[in-house]
Amino acid sequence: MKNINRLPLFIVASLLVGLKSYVVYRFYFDLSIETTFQEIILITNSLVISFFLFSIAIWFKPNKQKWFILITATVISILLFANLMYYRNFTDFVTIPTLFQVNNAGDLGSSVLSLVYFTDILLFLDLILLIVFVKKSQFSLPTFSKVFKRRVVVVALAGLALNFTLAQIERPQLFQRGFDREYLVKNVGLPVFHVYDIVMTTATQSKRLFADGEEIGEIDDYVNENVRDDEEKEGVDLTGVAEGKNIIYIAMESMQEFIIDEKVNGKEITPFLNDFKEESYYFDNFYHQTALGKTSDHEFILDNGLYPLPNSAAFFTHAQNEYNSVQKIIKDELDYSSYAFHANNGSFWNRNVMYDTLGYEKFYDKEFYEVKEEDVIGWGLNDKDFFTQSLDHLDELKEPYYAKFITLTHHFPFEIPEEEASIDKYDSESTTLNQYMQTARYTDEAVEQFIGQLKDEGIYEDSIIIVGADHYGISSYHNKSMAKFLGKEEITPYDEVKLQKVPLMIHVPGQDGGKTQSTLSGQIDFKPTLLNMLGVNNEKDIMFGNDLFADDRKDFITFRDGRVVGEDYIYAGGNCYENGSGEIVEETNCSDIQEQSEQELNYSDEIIYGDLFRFYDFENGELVEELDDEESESDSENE
Ligand code: GP9
Ligand code: MN
Repeated sequence: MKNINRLPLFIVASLLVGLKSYVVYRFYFDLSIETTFQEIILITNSLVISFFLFSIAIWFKPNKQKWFILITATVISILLFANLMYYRNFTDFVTIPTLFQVNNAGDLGSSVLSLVYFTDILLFLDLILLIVFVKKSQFSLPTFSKVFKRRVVVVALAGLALNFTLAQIERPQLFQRGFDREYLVKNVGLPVFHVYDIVMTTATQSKRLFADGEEIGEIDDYVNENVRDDEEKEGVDLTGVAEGKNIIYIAMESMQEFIIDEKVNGKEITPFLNDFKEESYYFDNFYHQTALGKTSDHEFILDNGLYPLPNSAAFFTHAQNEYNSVQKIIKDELDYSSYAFHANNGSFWNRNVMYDTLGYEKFYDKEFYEVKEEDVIGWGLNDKDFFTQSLDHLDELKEPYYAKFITLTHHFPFEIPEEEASIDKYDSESTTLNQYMQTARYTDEAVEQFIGQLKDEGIYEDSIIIVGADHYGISSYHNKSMAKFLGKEEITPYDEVKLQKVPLMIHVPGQDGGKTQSTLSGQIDFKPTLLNMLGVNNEKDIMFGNDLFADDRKDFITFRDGRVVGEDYIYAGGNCYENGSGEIVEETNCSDIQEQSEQELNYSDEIIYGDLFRFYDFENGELVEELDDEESESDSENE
């Protein structure tokens, strides 16, 4: 200890700032640290990021070293402090796009003093100590040898690699998916989070810069020729039935179609859904089309009629775009207000930002729910309490409304306390599949309860109720057990595609009996269907789906991973299958649907990457006259 002052100052700074960062993350922010592993990751990232940053000092001359160290420590302190202020107000972290949102900064400005606590002084303690050390020359500022420098670089990089590996284990694809800013911060720390944000924002913005709107003409032609349907309906015509009515959409987490009407040990898995489909329009050939952005991708597709992105969650990376969402259209055309209910962090999937962009009036996130520990199942508040508590807010909504409810209990890993489970687990090698049945049943009961509550409140009879689901819950990893459940020898790529079906049920007031529609369809068709039910004539819109009841529909459903389902053929796993028999056929049979699907995905990506809708006038189906970016941006801010 006697020679402690021989320690180079950059090491002292790394330790001080690293420890400070950990204390701030752990005790100042309200990050949920649930396991020892998460705790280890938090400590690791605090220390290694700090070491990495301060180790840069060794490349400076002794006198400059101290300035580098002091400036770095100051920047980190300010970064932490600014984020803390922001967090206390918005339960979120600062991002480049939010810095440019006048509203947010304004909100913060007025209340900034109330966000500062006396204990915040600790956030600057390390800096004060460092200044004292420098003044009194207490720690050494040597010129380092080449060997030492090399070692430091190796240690710093190894530290970063360790951190990223641990984070990757805790959250696979963390950087691609983003998930929640909280996940990023607790896994890789604030400095890396900010670098990540800057890189992502710059990448997004540069793609956007090169677009000038000219691309939209070709896309519009394509949509006109291949997508837009005529007015003819196939049997059922629901045009305008929803006009003036409230619309309630329930998104069931991870609910797949394959369990509908199935049993475990003689008991129905989803008795309510099995009955509800008998009094609704039930789509039993309806596919989810989500990618990396999972639940948020499903929301993205439903609201916009665009495809999700191939390498990121559009909710995260393209939340500043201009969209022609259902929510905006029905606000403008019919004065509908839209709301979202979901008892998770508001920032998960960046919903707190994206919902604004899409035109939701209000987001009832976790903050609006009382989440007692005993009411938590899996990811958060159980679905039954979620619905009951949501009900309390329904009379706050401005009618007519579109209200979306997203459930959570039936989420991977599908764990539920035994006393809450009404049916047995399935019996197979896959614990996941076995448990899946029980949580599916739980959500089924929760939805039943909610529909009952809506009936009691007199809302049901006069509303359009849509019950759907976001995406698969059982991955191909469980194929062997899945084959057992389905009574098949094996699950082929053909079967796997078919397993991507999710239930969709639409109930219309006064509906006389149900009707099963086996139209080949997918989430991309949701927007046009809903708009048609509302009687909105949006023939100039650019989207890639068709009304589910239209006569003349596109004949394929495309997935982000190259798979395509056509009426006659299915392309999957590098083979072309005959739809129906599942036999492998000549690959050329799939060429048409493959080509068209690739074309569509490209167009959809082009729209999103280029933020092309800012150039398009949906009223007249023309490019907006003046392509003055700044002007149109300030217009939208003033709205
Ligand atoms: C999180 C919930 C689940 O809010 O929607 O997300 P997922 O992991 O399914 O995308
Ligand atoms: Mn989901």
